Amino acid sequence: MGNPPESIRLIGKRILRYGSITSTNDIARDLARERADEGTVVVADEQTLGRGSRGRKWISPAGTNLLLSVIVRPSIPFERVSELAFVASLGVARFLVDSLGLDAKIKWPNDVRVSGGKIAGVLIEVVPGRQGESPAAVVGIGLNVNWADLPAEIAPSATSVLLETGRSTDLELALHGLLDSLDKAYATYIGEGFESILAQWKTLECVTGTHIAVASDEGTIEGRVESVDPDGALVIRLEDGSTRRVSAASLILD
Ligand code: BT5
Repeated sequence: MGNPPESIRLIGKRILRYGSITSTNDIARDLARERADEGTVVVADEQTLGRGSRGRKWISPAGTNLLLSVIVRPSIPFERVSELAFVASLGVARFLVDSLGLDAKIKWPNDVRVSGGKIAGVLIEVVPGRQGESPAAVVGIGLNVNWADLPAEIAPSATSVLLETGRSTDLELALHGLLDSLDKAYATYIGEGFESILAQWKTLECVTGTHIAVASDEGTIEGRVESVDPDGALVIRLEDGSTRRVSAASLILD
């Protein structure tokens, strides 16, 4: 009997490394515009303008955590790009659970948490295609790895692998483990569709049944999370008994 075929990895088949840059999403967007291959990954030691969604900042001291962006080119319409946040958060959470033994949970739509603290964030940005080309998406991921002294502004709500395990982790090993996990999730998405991703995602999510306040286009929607719809939207039951849907796209895409 021959050896099983080596798995063909898409995410991370090309890894570009940088020292200090503005944001891995900036570099990845430029590369995507220049038609970089799907699966190209940009990694940085430090970001001078690391960003979250809606103008928020992502902070991370140099050489301490994982800061990366992945270029993908799924053949999906623009309205479905937010599905990638589920793919990415599933990939991050599975890596933390399977490789590091952490009890990671996903907070809809794009946060990964351990013991209630945010350990990773995902930011999706779309790069429009030129005429006749489908758009690319840049999936930016920040994962707190060897960070011990979190600054006061995020300390109450954030955590890191080091704080959770008491051990420092080799960043290179963590990068490869994370890319493997993302590759698996993306292959499931392309091969089996969003339904399959959402089913796995739901086994790790932590918002259903909780009370939540979400800023939406119509103002803050507050209530108890009833369920997550098949398209990834959150169904919230308001105090007056009615329900409202909040789409993930409204929160994670600028
Ligand atoms: C996110 O935004 O969670 C998406 C973060 C994506 C960061 C990556 S790093 C690589 C790539 N390049 C970039 O420039 N960005 C991506 P959001 O849900 O908006 O959360 C942002 C909020 O999280 C901030 O307002 C802070 O309160 C908090 N925060 C900032 N840095 C953090 C950190 N390292 N760990 C935990 N929380 C943090």
